[in-house]
Amino acid sequence: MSLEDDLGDWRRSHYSSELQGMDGREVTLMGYVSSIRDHGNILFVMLADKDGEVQLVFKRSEGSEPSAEPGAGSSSPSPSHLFSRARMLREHSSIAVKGIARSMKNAPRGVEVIPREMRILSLASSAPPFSVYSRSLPLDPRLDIRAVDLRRHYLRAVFRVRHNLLKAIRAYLDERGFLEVSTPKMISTASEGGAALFPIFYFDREAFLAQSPQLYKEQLTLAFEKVYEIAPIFRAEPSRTNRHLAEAISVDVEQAFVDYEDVMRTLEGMIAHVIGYVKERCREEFSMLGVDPAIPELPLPRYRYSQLIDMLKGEGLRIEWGDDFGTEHLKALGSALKGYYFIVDWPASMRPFYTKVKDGEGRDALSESFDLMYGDLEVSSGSTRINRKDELMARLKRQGLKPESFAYHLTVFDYGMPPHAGFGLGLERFLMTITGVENIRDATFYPRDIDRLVP
Ligand code: AMO
Repeated sequence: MSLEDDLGDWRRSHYSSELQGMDGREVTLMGYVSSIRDHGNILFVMLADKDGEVQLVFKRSEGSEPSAEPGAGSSSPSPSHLFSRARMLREHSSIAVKGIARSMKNAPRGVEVIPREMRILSLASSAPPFSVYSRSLPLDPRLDIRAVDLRRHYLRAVFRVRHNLLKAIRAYLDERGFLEVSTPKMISTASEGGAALFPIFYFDREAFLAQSPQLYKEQLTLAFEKVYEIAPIFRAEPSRTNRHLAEAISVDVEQAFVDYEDVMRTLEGMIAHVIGYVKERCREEFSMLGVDPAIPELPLPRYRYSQLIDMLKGEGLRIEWGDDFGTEHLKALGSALKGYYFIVDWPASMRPFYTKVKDGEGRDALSESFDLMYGDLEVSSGSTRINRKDELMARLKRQGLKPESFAYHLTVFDYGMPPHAGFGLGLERFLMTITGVENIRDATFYPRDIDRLVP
């Protein structure tokens, strides 16, 4: 006879979060076994559901298990039978219990449940190499069974914060009249010069996975003025760092009739709003994570690129105007500049072709562009865009790109492309800054990197 039962007609009556004030009432709970403490004649089983945990107390001498409907699995009226079945449980098994709620000061949320009947819905056949209560563990064994890893309380807190973060971002942008859009992820040409593309077969042609929605979000300002997209971006990043993924989620924002100063204000306002929102909504999660994110004071500090080059040179680091910040430079910036800050006015030669040139010419030209940093971590970048066709064509050529490949995009500029500006914010990196997660792989459900394509 199988040890396992069917769900049958049982349905949950309460989540673990809904048991306060239920003293003496019968409840039906469902979830998985997060821990077991065996004291001989008494067994404490922690049942975890999506909201938290509740303690089940099985006593050899207590409880009953009236007969179940046919096909619903094994059960017996005897208390000792219920107790002996409870002893078969292993951590992670999925179960359902009907029982009586009882106030208990020392139990989580002050309530425990004395089961009367139990259905073992899925008995775990192997024990994972980690406990759901552990915080930091080696990554690879966890990622191999990521769905189970995500049962860890630490990660569940991270992803509940992520959920609220997304809600707050959408609310902030919706309130300001931005339209949520979706753009193709299979594309014919690159939009971000520096980042490598993933080639794919597109019927009989070569195509690529989108590095960003850049050109489409710009085009959509023509009709909608204010747009945003929250979607994956694909970067063939050969690097193994704690901040790069091959597939990340980007919050892309684009607006007509504004410049980079305006969108920096939108971005910093969004950062402050979102942190305020999640702080309020995710108190339990932050206490589990052991962090208390601060709402940044606005406006955020703004440093010119050239100012930071001088600062780094002053510290004796080797870097020249026109170089990108390498690991050691970022480290130095991170120890000097805490929290969120902007780096503005990057050399035009360092930014993608669609970036508007601010002033200067040739190698010395500056662009109307910014990066939002958090210490040494780049969280977002953005700019005013070029909205004139001839200028865009000239910049494409200057960066060694073929205007013909962008014909589909350039043609839109014949129809009154408004001045526009925008930014892309890396969702996982933003989540790292709020939760204190140190490896970006733990800020996404199923990380993709150079070494990992499964699960
Ligand atoms: P950029 O290439 O700087 O700009 O990307 C914007 C933001 O996306 C995040 N990001 C990444 N996160 C994890 N892994 C990666 N490999 C990765 N690459 C980028 C970062 C980064 O700041 N089109 C422009 C944005 C714009 O100007 O609107 C763009 O893609 O947080």
